[in-house]
Amino acid sequence: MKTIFSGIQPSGTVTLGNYIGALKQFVELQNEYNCYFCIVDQHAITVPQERLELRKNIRSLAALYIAVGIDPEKATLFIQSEVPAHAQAGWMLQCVSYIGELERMTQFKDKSSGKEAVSAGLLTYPPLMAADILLYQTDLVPVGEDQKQHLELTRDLAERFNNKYNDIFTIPEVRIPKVGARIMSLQDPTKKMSKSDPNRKGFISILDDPKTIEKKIKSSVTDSDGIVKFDKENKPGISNLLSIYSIFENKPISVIEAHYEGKGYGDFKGDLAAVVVKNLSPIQEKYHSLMESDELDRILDMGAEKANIQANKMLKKMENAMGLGRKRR
Ligand code: ATP
Ligand code: LTN
Repeated sequence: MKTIFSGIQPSGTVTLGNYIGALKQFVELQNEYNCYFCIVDQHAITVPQERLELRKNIRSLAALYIAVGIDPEKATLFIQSEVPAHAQAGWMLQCVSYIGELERMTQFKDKSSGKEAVSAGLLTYPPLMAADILLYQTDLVPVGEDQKQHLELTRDLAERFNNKYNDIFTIPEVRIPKVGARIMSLQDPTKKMSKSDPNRKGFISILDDPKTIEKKIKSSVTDSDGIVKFDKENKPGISNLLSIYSIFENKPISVIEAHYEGKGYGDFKGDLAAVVVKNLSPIQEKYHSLMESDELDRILDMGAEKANIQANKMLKKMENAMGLGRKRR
């Protein structure tokens, strides 16, 4: 069975973008692959986090993984900081990375631009992500479009390590969904929807209540020509909403366009809000019951135990390949 690894940062509440671009794929793939799904808290601290808020977000993300349909009996669900091999392997891979290639990462440029105090961790984030992936002999990494560049770097680092030290890493492939790989902000449809956007109106959180969802969709930025038609270039706002509709209702965009011919954005937005609410409400119900149970801790303990065993094996191979410490078998 082939292996999948993917991670989400507990840097806020999961958005519709994270759900469509990442989580939804995870659920579809868990039956065919040996899956590791990670709550990457060490990635989240590359930008300032409030400690209690971070704790809350970690737990909430764990519950959301389960609520969307990840089966902890099939997939391994764990918290990155509870598997120390990630940080250890991340350090080794930092030493294989070049500053120049890290500075070229768009996520680094986006998150550091205009900021005075930029953490060194923000720059060295991709080798930690590479460690996450490479520790598990991962074949496939399902992510949204924004992570493509980090995946290319991961492959480069793995190849570099294999050539320079010892051929120990599997070179992972990226898997990006055909539709919904880049859900855009509701307030600025040229920017991706992001859970850490300070403007809360830009994203729909998977836990938003029906009224909030309706308000956010109704006040989303569109154009003024009033025609429900997919045209990413000229009508990015409405095209984004059409993609969301199409994914949730499992209908081709052309069918939705035909249905709204002659109708205005008001009707379309109202119906879309109902569609989103309908799809999110079972997830929300499951989430709330999980947050009140102890089941979550049991699942995370079990996940960390499994992940530690696997990751430590690879870590030893890496240390041996690089000549760290004393030789062990
Ligand atoms: P942050 O705002 O803290 O950077 P984020 O919302 O961008 O967070 P991540 O935790 O970095 O989310 O990403 C988790 C997964 O969700 C990744 O696979 C990423 O590619 C995917 N993803 C993030 N935003 C979107 C989006 N707007 N559309 C589709 N997929 C997305
Ligand atoms: N960098 C990713 C989160 C992430 C990840 C990973 C995704 C960290 N480690 C490993 C896939 C595999 C992000 O910012 N979305």
